Amino acid sequence: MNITTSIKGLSLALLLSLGFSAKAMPSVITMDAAEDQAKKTFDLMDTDKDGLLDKTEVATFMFNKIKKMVGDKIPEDKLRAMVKQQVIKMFAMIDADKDEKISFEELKAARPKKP
Ligand SMILES: [Ca+2]
Ligand SMILES: [Ca+2]
Repeated sequence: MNITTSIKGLSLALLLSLGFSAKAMPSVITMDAAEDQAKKTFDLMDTDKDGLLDKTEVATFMFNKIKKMVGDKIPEDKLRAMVKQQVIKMFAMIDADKDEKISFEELKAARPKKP
């Protein structure tokens, strides 16, 4: 298994479940349904329930998912480093006010708008 591809695929899947694809979403799905899905994923990652996602929360979420996929094949420190890269990319894209936390409002604002 190519771990780099897996991690990229996973972070993409994560973004998709947060509503980051206007294209992939069938038009029958209302924006409400998409927002509902995004909120669920957001809440799942927000483990301390303060309504904000910090880098640790996002990284832990991704790390656990990938760990399940690859088991012990990849050393944990290598895995963590790779996840961290993806998280930094996500934050660069979403964290508009650069406070190192992602609010649901920021998430909504960062999502591509449907025409
Ligand atoms: Ca939090
Ligand atoms: Ca922020």
